[in-house]
Amino acid sequence: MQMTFRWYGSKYDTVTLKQIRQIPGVTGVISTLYGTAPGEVWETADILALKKEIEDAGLSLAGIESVNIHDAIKVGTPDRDRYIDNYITTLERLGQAGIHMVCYNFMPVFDWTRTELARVRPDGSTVLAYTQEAVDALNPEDMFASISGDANGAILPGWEPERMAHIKELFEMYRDVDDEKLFANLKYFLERIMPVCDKYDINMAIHPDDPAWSVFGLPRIIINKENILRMMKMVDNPHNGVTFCSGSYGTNLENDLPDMIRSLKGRIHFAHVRNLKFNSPTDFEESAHLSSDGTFDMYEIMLALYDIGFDGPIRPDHGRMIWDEVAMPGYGLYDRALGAAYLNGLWEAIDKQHKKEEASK
Ligand code: CS2
Ligand code: MN
Repeated sequence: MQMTFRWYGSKYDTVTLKQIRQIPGVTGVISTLYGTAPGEVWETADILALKKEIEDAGLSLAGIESVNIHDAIKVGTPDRDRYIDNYITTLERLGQAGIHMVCYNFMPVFDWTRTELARVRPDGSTVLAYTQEAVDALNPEDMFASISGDANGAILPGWEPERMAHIKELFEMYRDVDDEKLFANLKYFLERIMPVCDKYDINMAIHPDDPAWSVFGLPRIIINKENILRMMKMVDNPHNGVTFCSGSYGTNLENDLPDMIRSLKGRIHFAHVRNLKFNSPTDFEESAHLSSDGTFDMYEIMLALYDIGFDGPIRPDHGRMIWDEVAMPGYGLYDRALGAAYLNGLWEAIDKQHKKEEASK
């Protein structure tokens, strides 16, 4: 595996490449052209400039998170082919620039949904949190208004004000889209992009829906083992793979994370590893990465990745806000750096143990 760190670009991120370079064991950056809108073709010059900036800082551009999918593709409107053509052109340009991993998601309307962006924990840190009660009590517009005030001035991915201004139309677009239709639209999209992925060896890594169930009545399909295996089978190409995000699949306590990882051998192209602490099955918060701070056994998650021979980029995911840092919620420097160091520590221990066992055989 390659330990990486998500970075939104010098125009948008409070974290610098120099800081990332100083996190022990982090050698790669996962980035995006954050200023582009879903459906737009990415300019080669912008891709190369991003890559150069990262390489000049002594790091590698290990993949893109995300090239977002236009709602026309997810809904399957008559103009979807135009947007898929644009997507293919972007992939082609990324491939030509030597980028081989692209993360995306297929969530209708929103990216991840949290009901609080700064819940205060007993140690004074703040974290992103979710309660089903709050979602049930709010409509999406109210929720956007209530959380945007806590975003520390940042634009949250998937919650861009321009999109939220059209939220009613967006919901209207999805009126007739159920899970089956969404699956069919995903299949159509994947079948069209696979040739360019084959040509440039681009691993597509779908990010799970977060939380892993329907919110506000919208369909959600990338939520559990059964659905993800269905997706792997429906377009059975190794370039059709997943981002294994423990914090997103883990929102549903019925998901057995190490078992899911093992069942996806060869198809996990990117890993997001973080912990959650459940206060009840419908109330969770994004704790520190350490097993003892949350609900998941992080050792077992890393062991499963090790056992399947995972060799792609991995990154700590959302972190707490600590040490008075002011940053995009979930994406500060300090707690994610602690997360990276911790995950590297687990990996080193697993690797050494494994080699010792092999040597003594
Ligand atoms: C999130 C998402 O869990 C996560 O990593 O922050 O915004 C994620 O980047 C997208 O869903 C991937 O397309
Ligand atoms: Mn994630």
